[in-house]
Amino acid sequence: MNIGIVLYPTYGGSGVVATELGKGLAARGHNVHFISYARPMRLDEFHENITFHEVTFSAYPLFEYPPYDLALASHLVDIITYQKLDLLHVHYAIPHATSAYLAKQILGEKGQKIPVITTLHGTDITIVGSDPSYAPVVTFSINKSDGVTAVSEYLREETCKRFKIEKKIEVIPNFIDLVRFSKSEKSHFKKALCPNGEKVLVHVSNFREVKRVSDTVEIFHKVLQSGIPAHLLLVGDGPDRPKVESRCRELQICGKVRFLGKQEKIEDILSIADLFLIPSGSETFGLAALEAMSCSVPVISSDIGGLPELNIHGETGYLCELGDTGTMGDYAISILRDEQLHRQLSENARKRAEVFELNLIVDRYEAYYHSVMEGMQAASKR
Ligand code: GMT
Repeated sequence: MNIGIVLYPTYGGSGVVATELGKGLAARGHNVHFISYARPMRLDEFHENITFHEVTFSAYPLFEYPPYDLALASHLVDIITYQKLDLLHVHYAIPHATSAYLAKQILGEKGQKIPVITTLHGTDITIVGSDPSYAPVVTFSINKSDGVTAVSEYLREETCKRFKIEKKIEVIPNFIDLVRFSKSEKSHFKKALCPNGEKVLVHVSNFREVKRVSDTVEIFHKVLQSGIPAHLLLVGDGPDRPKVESRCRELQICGKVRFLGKQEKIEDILSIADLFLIPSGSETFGLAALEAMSCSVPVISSDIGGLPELNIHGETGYLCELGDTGTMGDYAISILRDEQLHRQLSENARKRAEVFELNLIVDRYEAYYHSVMEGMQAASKR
């Protein structure tokens, strides 16, 4: 098949999922066309079946905000026509599902047809999408997609609760490359960061408010107060970083907290981690937690959104009430103090990650593509 994938190119989870899915499909012989305003971060190697199309758009003095959604729709018309795409899969509803609908309508005028599948990822529904300035367009664009998937049961339910959805939404979860994300020998790295064998707690995010990075600092402070020698590695960057840094200064724990910034090889850092913290205020799936679990790292998370569908309380880590950093700290201490418990949770975390193995989930996307296309063919014959 010739498949177009529209995505955000940044470090965010939706871009990672879209890029890894495209790579997985290309490995199976499909021709994959990535479409975005910049090269996706995870698209770092040449592959004969993969083409990247950059959406360019011209500035004009009249435009305070150049209309990217229109430029994207125009590019889609061109790419669908000349690359003879069989299917368009857009990731993150805003504005991708809307641009796809517009392109489809333009092509329809010329008698061309293209199935459009929209994958909902998170804030396109829970935060940005629900904003009244976008909600009617999001509802319309979801309903006009030929197929819709959501990354968790939670997101499916939330979408139906918040919008008037006429479509059946298929749940296809995030996935993981178990080979890349597996614990590897990094003792030199661990020695450099923790010369005295201190425990390592890790958090990875884009440091937006919703990630509650400050909570990870409170949890870590509690661990230090218990007398456990430890370091906290904070990976990523974003708007909340100054606030988090100033909290570390107030608590006088700066020497124990390392801000590593944006990193490519997350699996190397996870390989030396004893515990992963994800106390988010909203998380539709929690790809960062899956990456940690795949590297055999137990997870302490909040019990919101799609996290309970991934992190199993008492088995792969612990789930706590949102903002309850005290209980999260207590669980962290008990895991770090009890070697046997830590080993058991680590083993279970890896086993749980295996359920989300890349090929199993790519199979599900492929099957879904076929069912949407067959449904459309059958409908056009009626
Ligand atoms: O919604 C976001 O924050 C953006 C989105 C992204 O593009 O990074 O993240 C969401 O999609 C990921 C991949 O499906 C999920 O694993 C994340 O849980 C989800 N983030 C949130 O819901 C906050």
